[in-house]
Amino acid sequence: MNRKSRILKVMMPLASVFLMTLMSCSQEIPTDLAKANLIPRPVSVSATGESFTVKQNTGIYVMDDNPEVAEAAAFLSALLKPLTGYGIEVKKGSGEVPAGNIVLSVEDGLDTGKEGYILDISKKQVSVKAETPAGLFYAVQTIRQLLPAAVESSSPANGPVKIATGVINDRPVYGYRGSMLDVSRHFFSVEDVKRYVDFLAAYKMNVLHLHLSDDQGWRIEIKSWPSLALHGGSKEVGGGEGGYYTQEQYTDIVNYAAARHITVIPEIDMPGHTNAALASYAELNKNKKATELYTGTEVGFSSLDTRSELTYKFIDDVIRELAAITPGEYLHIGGDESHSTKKDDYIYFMNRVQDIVSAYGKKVLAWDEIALATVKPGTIAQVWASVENANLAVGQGAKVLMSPAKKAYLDMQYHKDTPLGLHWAGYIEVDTAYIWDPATYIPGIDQEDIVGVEAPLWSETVTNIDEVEFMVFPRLPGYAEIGWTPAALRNWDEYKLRLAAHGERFSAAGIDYYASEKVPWPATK
Ligand code: TNX
Repeated sequence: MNRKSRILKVMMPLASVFLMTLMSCSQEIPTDLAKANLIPRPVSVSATGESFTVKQNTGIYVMDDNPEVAEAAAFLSALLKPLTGYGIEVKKGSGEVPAGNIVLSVEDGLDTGKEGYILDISKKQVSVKAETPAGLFYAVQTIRQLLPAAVESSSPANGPVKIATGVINDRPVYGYRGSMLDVSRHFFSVEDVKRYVDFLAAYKMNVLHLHLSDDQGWRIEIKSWPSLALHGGSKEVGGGEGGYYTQEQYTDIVNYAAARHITVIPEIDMPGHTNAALASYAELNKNKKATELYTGTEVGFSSLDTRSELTYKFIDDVIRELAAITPGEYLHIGGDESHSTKKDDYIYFMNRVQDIVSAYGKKVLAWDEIALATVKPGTIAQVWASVENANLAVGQGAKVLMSPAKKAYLDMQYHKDTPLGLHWAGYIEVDTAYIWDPATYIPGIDQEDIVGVEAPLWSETVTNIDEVEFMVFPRLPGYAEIGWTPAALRNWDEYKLRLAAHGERFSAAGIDYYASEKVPWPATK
């Protein structure tokens, strides 16, 4: 062996130790749970400064026979398998579980509420406890954010993974944390909607409101009125080909969402925003002539004939079919911007339609204008524009859902040069979207009056899933946090650092996000 190769022989192992140290440094082995960039911010985090290692033989133990618990475990296993390259197994456990495993159990009396959880991570074990499977699912989403960003991509295996130790005790402030997707102005495929559901699930949101009908398109198959979807769903804004969901496809979306503890609330917007229906059936029009399909973006020009009995037969059929395929408690009946409906007719209509919905065992959600009518028991008013309507609704004893357009509209441009979006309610930068509190937004309307928060994405300008992602990210995590985290724990200057750390997660997930200058993204973006 000459001198050169002797030196190499000595140096090689040294160099590889050096390289490995460098690599592990760049992976930043987490030991401080308090520094984890969790969104929504949990109610309490206490760190113990060590780490749990997910190894080749780590298993996920399910302590109950409840299939929903097994589902949460399977979700975690599916995240860990590609990340570690190990076949992380879900096992049925009972009694003592050996060290080195992840344990999921549903228990009563934890005082964590319907959606809260306690996540206790030690060197030896990850213990996840909740009173419900939903709580376990949210704990799994927290664990997901404690894992390296690569968990969001389908990138290949890279060995053991460490999780910082400590205890997280967490529960949401509001029971309704949602987003609306307008599939009427532009149609989105089942696959796109599922991706949207994935976004909501990652941030512990629990409602997907689907805006299924509007002037430009009817997007759900109604078997007793087939032309609604076939004709009324055939176009979209701009004149392109539209589309609709068969009832089977809708059920597929509902089930996919339910497996992620997300309830689908379908909306049939009426009596205005009904041109697609009026174009599909001549008899629904006052003059008995079908309208033309509409591919523009004006609002307020269409109305059902509120004094025709056929209109209520039509609505009865639609609600009956929709109620039958919707397991959630609520159906949304729209009621916004009915500028071509006389006020008396509007009131008569909204009162009758609420009764139809309750005849099919469902409760009503409607835009805030419903407060002009009688808000029947159980009906929720979705506040988007009018403080007066919000007060009228609460005055009638109703609860409200907060979606103020100036703060919560995902279709508003970030700033004047944003290529997509509208700005009638203003520009909504990422900080503007975050800095507000539903419980103080309207004086006199308090937390007890509010079921939660919803951020709607209207799709006049949004034509495909990449554009959806650009409008939704990075604002959506902020809405999720507003719905989940107590206002006293929320602060933009602290939040923006956590949000910045999520940039690499968005990238790993292939999300085309808007890299706002308000957020201190790491140098790579
Ligand atoms: C108002 S918000 C509407 C929608 C539009 C949206 C655009 C509401 C209840 N009605 O019809 O799509 O503005 O931002």
